[in-house]
Amino acid sequence: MNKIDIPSTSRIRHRDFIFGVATAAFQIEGDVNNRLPCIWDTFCRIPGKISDHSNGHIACNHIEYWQQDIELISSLGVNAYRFSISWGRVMTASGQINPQGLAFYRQLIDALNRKGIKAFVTLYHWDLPQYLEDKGGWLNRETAYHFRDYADAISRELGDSVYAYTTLNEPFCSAHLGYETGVHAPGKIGQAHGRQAAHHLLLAHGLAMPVLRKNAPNSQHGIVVNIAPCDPLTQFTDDIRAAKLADDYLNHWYISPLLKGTYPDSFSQLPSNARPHIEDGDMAIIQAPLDYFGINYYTRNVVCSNGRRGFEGFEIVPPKKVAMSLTAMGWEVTPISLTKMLLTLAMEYDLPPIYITENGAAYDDQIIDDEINDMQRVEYYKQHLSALDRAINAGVNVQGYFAWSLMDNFEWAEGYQKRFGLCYVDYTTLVRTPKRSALTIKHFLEQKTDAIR
Ligand code: GCO
Repeated sequence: MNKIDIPSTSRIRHRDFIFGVATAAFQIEGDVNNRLPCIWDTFCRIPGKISDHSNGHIACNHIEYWQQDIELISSLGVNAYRFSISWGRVMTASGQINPQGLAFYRQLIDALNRKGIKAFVTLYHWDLPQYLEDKGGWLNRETAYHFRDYADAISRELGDSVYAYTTLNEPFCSAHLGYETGVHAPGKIGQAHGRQAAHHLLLAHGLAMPVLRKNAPNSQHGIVVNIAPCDPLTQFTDDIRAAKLADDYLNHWYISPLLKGTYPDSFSQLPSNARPHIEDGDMAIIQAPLDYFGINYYTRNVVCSNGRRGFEGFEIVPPKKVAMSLTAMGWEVTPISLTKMLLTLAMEYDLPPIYITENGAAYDDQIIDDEINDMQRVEYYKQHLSALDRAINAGVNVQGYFAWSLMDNFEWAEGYQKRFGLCYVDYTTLVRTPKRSALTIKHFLEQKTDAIR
C-alpha cells in the first residue's frame, strides 16, 4: 500500500500543520533575459562545472507557466508554497526596484493567498547578481549591506502578503560549496574564502532581520540551514573526535552563531590565516531573534579520522561504503538521523519553532504510459514523515514540513539529470505530471483532522 501511516492524532495530520512544497528561482524560472545575470549563469558557462552542460535559460519555464504551477500546487492539497525571489529580477544594479520583476512575484503571492496557500518567500537561494560577485561577492563585506537593502526594498513592497520571509537558504552551501570547495557558483576555492563568505552571509542575515520585522510586522521571519548530522564510523576515540569536528565545521558553524551568537569552540583550531575578519558587534547582529528556524534535511555524514590535526583531520566516508540504501544522488537514506538530529538540537540549543523546509529524494524516474510509479520516493517520504512524527512526539516543536520539490528542476551542478520532483517534468514539452509520490501526499492531506495528541 502507498499509504502514509501516521496516526490521526499526529500533529502532522492536524489542519494547522504547515505542509508545503518547495522550489527555488534559478532552478525553475527560466526567462533569464528579463533579469540581471547571476553567479549561476556565469558558472554554467564554465566547461565541466555542470554535469550535463545545461543552464537555467529555460529550466521549467515557470515564469510563463506560473498559473498552471499554482493549480498544480493547489491540486496537491498543500497549504504552503516555499519559493525564492531572484534578486536580479526584482532589483536593478543601482539598487532600484525593477517593477516588472516585482510584479511577477506580487501576482504569484496574490494568487497563492486567494487560494489560502501560505507564501514562504526565500530572499536568497544562491543566485547572487553577477555585478556583486564582480566586486568580490560574499568575500566583500559590502555584499551583506546590499542584501539588507534588497530585503528592505522587497519587504516594503510585499509586506504582510508574505506569510514567512526567509533571509538565506543554506548559507553552508553558498559559503562552503561556493567559496571553499568550488563545486558551486562562483567556484572559488580556499578555506579562508569559505570561512569569510560564511561570516558575511550570516551578517547579511542578521542585518536583514530587523528590517524585515519592521516592514512586515505580521509575517514570520527566519533563516533556513541544511543539516547533515555527522556520525563517527567507529566508536574509537579518533573517529568520535573527527565526527565532532566535522559536525562543528559543516553544521554548527552556522547554527551556533545564529542561535548562540558564537562560533563553535573549535573555531580556535582554524589556522590563523583562515580566520574570518569579524567586527565588533557582528555576533550580536547575527544572533537576531528568529520566529522560526528552517532546517533542510536529506541525509547524514559518516565521518572517520585520517590521523591529521584539526579540521584537516576528518574525512567523510563515501555513503556507498556504509549505507543500506542510496538515492540517485548517492546519499544515504537514513530517516532515523532526522529524528536524532532534531532531538540533539533541542538539547543543545534553545530552539525557536522549527520548520523542515526541505526533505526529499532524487531517483531515476521512468515515465511509462504517462505514469511515474516512484515507489522508492514514496517510501522515502513515508519513512521521513514517521521519523518527524517521532521527534514531535518526543517534544520537538516542529510546525511545518515542505517536500523538495514541487517538480523536477535544475539540480545545480547535476543539471537536469537528477529528479527531485513530486511532479515529473518532460524537458522537451515542459509538461508536468504528478508522480505516484505526489498522489500519495495528496491522499494523505485529504485526511486532515482537528484531533490533537
Ligand atoms: C538545497 C537546495 C535545493 C536543492 C536540494 C536538492 O537544499 O541544496 O535548497 O536547491 O535542489 O537540496 O539537492
